[in-house]
Amino acid sequence: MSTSPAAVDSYWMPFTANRDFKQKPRIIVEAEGHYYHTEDGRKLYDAFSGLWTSGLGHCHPKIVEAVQKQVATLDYSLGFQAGTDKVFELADKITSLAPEGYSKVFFTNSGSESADTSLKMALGYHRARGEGHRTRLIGREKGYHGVNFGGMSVGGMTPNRKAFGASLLPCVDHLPHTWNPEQNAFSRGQPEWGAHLADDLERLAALHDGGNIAAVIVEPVAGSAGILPPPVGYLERLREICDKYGILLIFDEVITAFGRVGEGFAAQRFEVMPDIINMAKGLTNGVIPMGAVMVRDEIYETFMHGPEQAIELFHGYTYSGHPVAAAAGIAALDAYVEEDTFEQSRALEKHFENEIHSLADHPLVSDIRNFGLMGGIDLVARASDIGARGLEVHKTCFWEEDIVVRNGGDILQFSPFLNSRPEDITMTFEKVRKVLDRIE
Ligand code: PXG
Repeated sequence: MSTSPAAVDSYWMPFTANRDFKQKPRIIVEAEGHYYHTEDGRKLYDAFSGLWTSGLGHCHPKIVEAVQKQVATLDYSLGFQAGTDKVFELADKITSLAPEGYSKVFFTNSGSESADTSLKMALGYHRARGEGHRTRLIGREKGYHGVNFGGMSVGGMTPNRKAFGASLLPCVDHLPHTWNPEQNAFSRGQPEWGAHLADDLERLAALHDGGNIAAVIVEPVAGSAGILPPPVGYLERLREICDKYGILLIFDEVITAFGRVGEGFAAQRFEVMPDIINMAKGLTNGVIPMGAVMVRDEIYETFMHGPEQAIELFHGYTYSGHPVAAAAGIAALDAYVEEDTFEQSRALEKHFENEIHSLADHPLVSDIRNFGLMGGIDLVARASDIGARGLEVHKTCFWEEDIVVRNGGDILQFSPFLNSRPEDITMTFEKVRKVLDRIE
């Protein structure tokens, strides 16, 4: 059976070429472990583990059971001035995976909400310390922090800025991105070149006065831009400059947290401790939408002043700490620990690196980058049709090779399962090569 174009007409799809999709809909109806099932009865290997979300595999039995039980026990409860048992337990589990010094977690429903929450926390923190003049926020070119106005403002994705630039937050600057194919093309892991790009923060501090800057937000490894690992020494340098001027450093770990780079958090992998860590995706293994923002103790304590009956942070979502999401989060975090998932992920890195770089000789490939279990392949764009080649690879993989490969324009992105079988990683890149060989 195949869904007809008419049957998909009512849905305005997110981040999708709607008209192209609706001519021949790609519909997934079931998932199991490392595979999706399509409505026409095929089994597709998922080379993107959901959307960076599902590192443990789909329909993990313990998460499924926890969700089923929770939804029948406590489906929803108000989370303002009252709390549900599960969400406190989840907050504890998150901090137990974190480095020392992060003891408080605020819940959101997505990475975009985590971005805006973290920016508001940074502004509120400075205000509470009597430095309300620190209003400037610094993001980075090619950064992605979701689609809400705060996250878009500090983000550096050109299409977002092209469409909505006139209405973004004022008082925002951007550091330069770290991708320079003349210096660091085909780098394996962290490129050697580029740490000096963090010094641009010194320039912005000189321009605005460092005392007016509230926070810098970066992805430790830029994901959506096509996987840009931080140059060696870059994050350390950012931390140093932030310390020098009293600027908060926010790591957006929506992709990198929970094993994607072989640790609970990228902060641990790079041994650079930010003040605020944003997360989502792997928090529930993608099963129920949930995000979170974790802060260093001092940030929380700074808010805890004034009359005790007063709300300290005027912020929250109806579904902050939703009990069913919290149950999924607890089960996912338990599974990460019980199954040694972060160690498994770390053990697969080298194999993944070798396999993705095996495509370096292909004439349609112009660059390849990887870190942890994150990888990007830049395709040479068709002169008059930017993004078309990438989409064609995705579609050909889906229909003809039974594999889901994600494309962001002409960049192919790979997010293998944290518990992948090595031979499936090999198979992924063999199939991508086959497809590249037969498309124009
Ligand atoms: N921050 C980061 C670092 C992200 O990667 C968000 C925030 C926003 O999360 P929500 O849950 O609001 O979507 C993200 C999301 C891709 C891709 O192809 C990545 C994301 C979203 C869509 C596509 O790499 N990441």
